[in-house]
Amino acid sequence: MLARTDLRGRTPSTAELRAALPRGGVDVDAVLHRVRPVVEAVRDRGAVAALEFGEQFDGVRPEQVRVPAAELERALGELDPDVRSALEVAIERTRKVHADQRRIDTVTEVVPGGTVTERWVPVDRVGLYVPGGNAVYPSSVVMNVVPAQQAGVRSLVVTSPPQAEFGGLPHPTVLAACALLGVTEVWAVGGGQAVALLTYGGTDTDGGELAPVDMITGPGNIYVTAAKRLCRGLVGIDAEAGPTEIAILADRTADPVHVAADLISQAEHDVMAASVLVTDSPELADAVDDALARQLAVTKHRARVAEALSGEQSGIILVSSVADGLRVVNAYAAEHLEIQTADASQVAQSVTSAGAVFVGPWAPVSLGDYCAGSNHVLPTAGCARHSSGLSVQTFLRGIHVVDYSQDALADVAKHVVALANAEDLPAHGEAVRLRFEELLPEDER
Ligand code: HSO
Ligand code: ZN
Repeated sequence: MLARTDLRGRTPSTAELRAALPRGGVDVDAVLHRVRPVVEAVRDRGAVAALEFGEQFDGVRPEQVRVPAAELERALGELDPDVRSALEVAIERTRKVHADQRRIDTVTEVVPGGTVTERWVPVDRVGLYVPGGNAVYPSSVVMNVVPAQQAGVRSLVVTSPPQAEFGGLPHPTVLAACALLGVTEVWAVGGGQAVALLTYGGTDTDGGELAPVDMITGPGNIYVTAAKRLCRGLVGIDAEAGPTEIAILADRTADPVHVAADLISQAEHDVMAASVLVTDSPELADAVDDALARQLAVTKHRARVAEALSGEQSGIILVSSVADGLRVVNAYAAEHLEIQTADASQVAQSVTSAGAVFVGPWAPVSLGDYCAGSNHVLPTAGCARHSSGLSVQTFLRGIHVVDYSQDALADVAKHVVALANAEDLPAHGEAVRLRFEELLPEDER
């Protein structure tokens, strides 16, 4: 069922490993030329242009961009009570974890009278993109809003595509999640036009202000990603989210039925989603294949899952040992990595690259998608080698505040002058030197 790559008895270099591992690619550059006119039109003509593109791409045109407050309340009132309790649990747990991430300012006394303080200041206004498309993602509202709120972001706007079946409003469960979280500003706009409107701002059709944001977070489809690429710099961008990925490092102690279920769970997102099993047990690999076939036959989104599992981005990697498997998963740097081996906690400690790690048989990725407390907006496409998932830190900037007394500056002045001269930037040195008589030549004192 899943394509196999056999690395047993081989010790590939990091570069060889990366080339050998299954990984799909999404060619964002290929759609830039289609998204650029959208971004430019919204920059020049604001909300009206954004609504026109919505009509063209989403097949519906709401009267205005901003969702009326009454609609948020209504969505919350009509929310299924079970979904409401589940969201409340998800919010509470996610808040608990993210509250612990808050940084305190550090004050370093470099020398007597000379301090550098690192002040953590929240981004002022943030736009959070919640996709429409294949699925509805109230959980992503939680995962984006909670860290921003915990960071102390002053102003938050959630944007999500208008849905024809809901009269041009975003999905009611998304609106209800916003209401539960205390988000009052929601825009019914999606795709590249949403990113552009968040970046440039505009005036709504009823004259209301759509204020530009300082930063945009949240996953989206290829057009959203292309627009983020075009607007990056003018606004901060969290990451370019690619299709979701799950890697599972498992040995013969793993339950093949659980492994198969977890591989299918993330394949359900997207035909481009990646499901990768890394194991030292050919017997487990066979058993997982059997279980996949059985579960695939009854899973709801069978066609999508089958396409994801048979894509070049998915597969089974056979390795000689769990230690070799660790090399593979570290090189792969999956968005989600499950460790289903004997001594899973021990093995997990040797993971150095993954968006999030799920340890042992009772921590499936689905738990982390909703209710673990961890964040589910995570680096994809190997970006976990250099980046982290969304956190309070995403929404903070560290500002160095430099405070030196006259004596502290005098003390180091000659070194500043020496370095300035070494860089042939004498005016830099001069700005320090002229403050101190004793450093000046006699005739300049
Ligand atoms: N696994 C997705 C997040 C998600 N799953 C939302 C279900 N809903 C990307 O981490
Ligand atoms: Zn998921």
